[in-house]
Amino acid sequence: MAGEVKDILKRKLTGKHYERLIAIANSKMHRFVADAIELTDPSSVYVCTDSPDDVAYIRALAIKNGEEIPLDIKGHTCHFDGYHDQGRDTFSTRYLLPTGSSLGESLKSVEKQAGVAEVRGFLKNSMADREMLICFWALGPIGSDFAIPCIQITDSPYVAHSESILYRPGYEQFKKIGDSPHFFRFLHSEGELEKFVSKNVDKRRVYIDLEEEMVYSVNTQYGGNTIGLKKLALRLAIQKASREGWLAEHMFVMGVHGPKGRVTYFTGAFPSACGKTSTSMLPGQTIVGDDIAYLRKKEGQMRCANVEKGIFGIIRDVNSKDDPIIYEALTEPIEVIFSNVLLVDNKPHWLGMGRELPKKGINHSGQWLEGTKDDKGNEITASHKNARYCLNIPDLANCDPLLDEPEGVLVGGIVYGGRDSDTWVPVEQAFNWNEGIILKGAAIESETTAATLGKEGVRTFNLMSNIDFVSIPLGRYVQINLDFANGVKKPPLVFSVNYFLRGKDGKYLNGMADKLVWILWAELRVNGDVGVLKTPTGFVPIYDDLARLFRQHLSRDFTRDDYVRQFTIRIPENLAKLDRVEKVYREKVPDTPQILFRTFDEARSRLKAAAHKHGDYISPFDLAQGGPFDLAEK
Ligand code: OXD
Ligand code: MN
Repeated sequence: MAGEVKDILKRKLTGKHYERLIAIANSKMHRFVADAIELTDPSSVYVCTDSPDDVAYIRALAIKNGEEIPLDIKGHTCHFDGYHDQGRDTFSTRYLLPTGSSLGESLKSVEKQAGVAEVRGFLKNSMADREMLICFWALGPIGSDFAIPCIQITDSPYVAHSESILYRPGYEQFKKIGDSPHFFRFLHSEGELEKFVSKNVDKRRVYIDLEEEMVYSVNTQYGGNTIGLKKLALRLAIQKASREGWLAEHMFVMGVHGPKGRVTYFTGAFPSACGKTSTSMLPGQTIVGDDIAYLRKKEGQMRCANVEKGIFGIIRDVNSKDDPIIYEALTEPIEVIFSNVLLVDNKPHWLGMGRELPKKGINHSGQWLEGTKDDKGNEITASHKNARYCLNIPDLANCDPLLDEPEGVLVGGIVYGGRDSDTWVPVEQAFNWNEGIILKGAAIESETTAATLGKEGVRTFNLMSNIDFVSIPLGRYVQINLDFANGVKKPPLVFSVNYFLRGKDGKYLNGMADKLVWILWAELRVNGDVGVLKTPTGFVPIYDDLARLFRQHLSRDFTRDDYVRQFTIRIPENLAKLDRVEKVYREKVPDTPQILFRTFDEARSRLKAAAHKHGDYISPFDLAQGGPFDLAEK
């Protein structure tokens, strides 16, 4: 270790912690820690190992410093973020890029030298009255090709506590990498606090240095901005994956349980707050992960692993009827961190929990009374729409046995979806891989939600549901996805789903439980058990198969009218969507692969030809008459 680095570490780290740090013989890591100490000037430094005692220390510290409040049920705590710090800050999250380089106009950046100086200015002495926590975690199953070692430095025990739930321990793993420079680094400080929350949110910055594989985050506590291994690491991983030939995606991973004990694994990409968690927790199925997956090719197979081992889920409309498994987990004595819910007598309450909410309590705005308005005149909801819970997947009864499998799971199907009120049918299979990537994944549009700061309900283009995190030029990202099936013996089938379709009266056409049928149908398709109906947009289910699945799994009739309302092909809406999305590619994505435009043109021609024959709104029964049933596709 260089003399200067050693001196800094020796000065700040007391015996045990110094020993723990140097037990990892990694000079780049030592330099990173020494620099962070010099910059933030903590009053003390705590180096965490993988031991349960260290996790217990972090948890106790979060309670002691007021960042978490213990709740009635054993293992439960509650954290509040500041009123203006309740979602991912997509404006102040930027790539640090050297002068003259660009990732395309869709990816926000800041000139590197100026950006580093700015964020380091905000971090200067930010830990002067606090303990610095140094934590080591792994992204992906330990000991696997998927795994990436990470170091997180933070002054927030809430952040470290959340990571202990969400990620696999990494201290012992880090020892094994020797002096390798290949690991991700995260430096976070909450900045100045007022009533336990970050005070200077106007100086909130999340700056990502792709070359250095490192992220700075300051003046914020909200998990999406601070938990380095979550969305900040995803950006680093997308760049790394693009160099190394694998994929890092905003995807759930689940085991879908078909007939006779068969399990087929699916991944699914939907934008934040559009049903990834509730899909991966569907009754009767098993969860591998709900948010971020790495996909790799191994011996001609496409395999994937959950990067995490916990869930940082949205707690809204989680009730015993719509999300029974999550609801049950949240009322059991397992380890859970709630954030930004309503607290009354140390009990959490949230929007849509299936009971009347109390009229007063403590929430993200402080003491709250029903009807209170904020400084912009908006009514403050009892709990925030982006309130969260954080728990360990192995604590769930539906945890998939392959969660930690080093080889990952075989991907049978991929599902893309978004918040779309008027275009896509509830479930549909793409004609092939390329059509799936282009007309499903690369064509996602979704209405914005409370998971990001800013206006809700605005229809926006969201490439593969990953637009907020893509860190390479968008056209290249599409091409990499297209190429990913090369050399795969049996590429996964690609599907779209739409849980948010509405009728003419504006009412949702589906209940929350219906998604179980769409996913089970897709599982039958992957295994060649059901036929399909060919439409201009893709393959849709045959009525009788859905009617049977609804009866069998939801004990409900699915009528022919339901089928027609939900599976009518809406030609004008589909054409308008293609035009809107194509405009984005033409205007903002100069490196768009030409195949995307060709595939859009083909889709347009199919839609127009069908409209010519059947009109603008085509009932699937009209297409069924005289074929072409694609039973041969089985
Ligand atoms: C998340 C998000 O927290 O995407 O998963 O915002
Ligand atoms: Mn997410």
